[in-house]
Order: sequence, then C-alpha cells, then structure tokens
Amino acid sequence: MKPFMLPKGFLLGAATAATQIEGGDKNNNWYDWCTRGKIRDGTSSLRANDHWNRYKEDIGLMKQLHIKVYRMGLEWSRIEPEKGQFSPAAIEHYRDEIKTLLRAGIRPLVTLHHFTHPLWLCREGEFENASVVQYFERYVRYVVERLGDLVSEYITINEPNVYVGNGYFFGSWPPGKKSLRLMVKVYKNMTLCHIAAYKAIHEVRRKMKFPGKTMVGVANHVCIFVPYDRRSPLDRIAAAVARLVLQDSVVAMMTRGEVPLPLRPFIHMKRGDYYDFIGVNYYQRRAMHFRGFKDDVLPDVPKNDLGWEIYPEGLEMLCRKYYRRYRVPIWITENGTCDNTDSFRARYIADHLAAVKRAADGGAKVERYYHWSIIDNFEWAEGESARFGLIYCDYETQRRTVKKSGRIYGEICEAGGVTEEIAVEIENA
Ligand code: IFM
Repeated sequence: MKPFMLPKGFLLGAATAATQIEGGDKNNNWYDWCTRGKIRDGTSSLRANDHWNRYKEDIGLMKQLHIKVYRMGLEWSRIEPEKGQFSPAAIEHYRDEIKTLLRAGIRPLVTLHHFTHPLWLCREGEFENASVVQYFERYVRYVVERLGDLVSEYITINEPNVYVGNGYFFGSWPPGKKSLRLMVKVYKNMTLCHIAAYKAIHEVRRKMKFPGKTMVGVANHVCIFVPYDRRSPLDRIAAAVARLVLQDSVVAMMTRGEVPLPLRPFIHMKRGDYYDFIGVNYYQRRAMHFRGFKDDVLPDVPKNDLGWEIYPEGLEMLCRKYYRRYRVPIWITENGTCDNTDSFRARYIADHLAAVKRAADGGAKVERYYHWSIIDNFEWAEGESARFGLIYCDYETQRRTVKKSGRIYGEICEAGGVTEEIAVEIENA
C-alpha cells in the first residue's frame, strides 16, 4: 500500500438511504414487500437502525470519523403519507436532522427517491402511471420550499436502472413484475420525473433566494461490463449491449434527455442539460455471458461476501469516461463493500481512493467520495445480514461500534489521503 494524498479540496464522507436506516415506517412499498416474506433473512425495514430516533447519536459518530459530506435520503411516505396530504412534522424532523449535521460541520446531499415511495402511489400504479411526474414534482417542490434554505445539493433519483431491472425485469424487488413493455414505460416516467424535479429545484431555490450553489443530479449505478470469455465474439456483444442498454443509455436520458436508438420510437422527450454533476455509484466488474444474457464473475478474482468482484481500477475508468463525456464534476455518490467480518474494507477503501486519485491526476474533475455506508443497514432483499457499514450495528440492542475500517477511514478523512502511518495500519489490518 503506497501512501497518497487526494487533490486539495476533495471531500470525503458517507452515504445512506432513509428506508435502509430510519426504521419505523410501514407506509412504503419496501415495508410491504418485507411483509410478504421476500427478504432472504426474514428481517424487515421496520427495524433497521432506528436512525429516526437516533440521528443525533449517528451524527456524533460521523463527526468523530471526520466525515465532511453526508448523503442522506428523505422518506417520501413520511412527508406525503396520503396523496396530496403533507406532514409538517416530518419536515420539521428532517430540518432538525439537517441542522444537526450543519452544526457538526457536515454538508448534506439529499436524495429524494431511493427505491421507496408511499403506498398511495403503489395504489396509483407507481412509476407506470404517467401522473407520477406531477406527483413527484409536487413532492419535490414541497420539500425544497421547506428545506432549500439548508440544503443546496440534491439527488433526484437513486439508481433508476437498478429500480427498473430488479422491479420489472427480474421481478425480485417490488413491484415484482417481469415486463419489457413496463420497463420502457417506467424508464420514461422516471426520466421525466428527474427532469421535472431538476427544473423545480433550480426554480424554487432561485425564486426563494436560498443561499449556496444549487447542484442537482442522479446517482447512477454503473459498473464495468466485460465479456466472460474475451475470445468469444458473442460474449463481447453481450458486454457491449449490457453497457449500452443497462447503463450508458440510462445516464444519457437522465442527463441530456437523449433517448438511445432502440427506445426512440417509444420515448419522446425534449433534449436539454438536466445535470450539474454526475453521481457514480460503483461496486464491481461484471462478466457477461451471451447465453441467457447472464452476468457472472471472472475466475480467480477477489470477491466480497456477496460474491461481487473487487475491482478498484473500474472506478478510475468510469470517472475518466463520464468526465470526458459530460464535463461536470464527478461525485462518487456510493462505493463500498459487503465485508461481514470487516477484514478487507479498509484496504478496499484505500484501493478505490487511489483509483480516484489516478483519475483526478489524469484530468477528471472528481470532487467527492461518499462511502457506502456509514453504518450496517437494511440491505434490501439481503436484509440485515449483508454488512456494508463503517460502524457495526447490533440490531437487537441498537448498539453502535466503530469498526477498525471505520477508524481507519476516519483517519483518511482527517488527513485527506493515506499517509505513511495509515498505509502501515492498512497493511497490518
Ligand atoms: O444498499 C445499496 C444502496 O441502496 C444502493 N446502491 C447499492 C447499495 C449496496 O447494495
């Protein structure tokens, strides 16, 4: 492990999502999914980290780890529990949480939709119904009018391709459907939601003269796709198709309203510039088989506890590629790993940050890194048993304990890079 420093002004922090940590909300699509026995270990988002009640303690821990930026989610179903009925109490709660962050010297980046929404929207057909665009915009305006004085940076939608892929192709996440027709519809409506929200956030903050530079973008789930067998032309085609259809075309729609060729007859939207940064959520490299259009992991590569390949070079490649293509700041809005025994997370972080540093040295404007996640949390279909946190959570007692990787990441945040001492610690970890 060679020591290195990140560029001057680079901001290090952590990310979470409301449903994965807050607990206590029965009014959203994922709680409903949990009650249908869909979670591998039988747990539910109802418990999670009880962060709704413990956010002060959690922010105290973030401060202790020298976190400078924090990506947090809002629960739409708490803010608008019934269609058109908003909860001032929920907004007050989030205002208090955000003020606590600001007092701790931590800058918030707020996610407006991270896989979950209210049950009333489920009854209305979720993102299959074109009216979602108007509902989402109304919710976003309500939020930004009330939080916009404290928050200038927003992610409209988290990982649209994961939402659509799992919810409408594999059917393994809510709403559990398998339909190409619906996939196209939902992609279209999600893009229109993003565009409407992008414009609304800028407009509200401008009109209300809120301080700070408004920054709005999407958190894109992007990975490296390669052919499983490099000599197979068919596997190469599968990798290229996956890259284009599952990834680049989604980014193109969500940034510039550019619809990829195969979808053009079905989706019409106005081209424009609907992005102030590119959010990169990066976890792994995937090896594609043409047969069955399946993704796999190459033989003999390092893997995490969910079997995902650990491939830091991919982060450098993606930062360079998206900066070259879009010329706006790149924020790593998620990067992390499932390491249930905390045996390789510190090394994982350092290797990925080194990749970020190489991308920045090569001219890509990479400005931020949000580690996923600050604390072990409810990992969707995996439940509580996949641990991604810098802080260990004993879900029974809700006791938090900073892990060794958390302590080391805290040192990296404080130093702005991996010093010689930290490098030695990582080697010995
Ligand atoms: O936990 C998720 C998060 O909600 C979205 N991105 C990937 C993470 C790890 O799977």
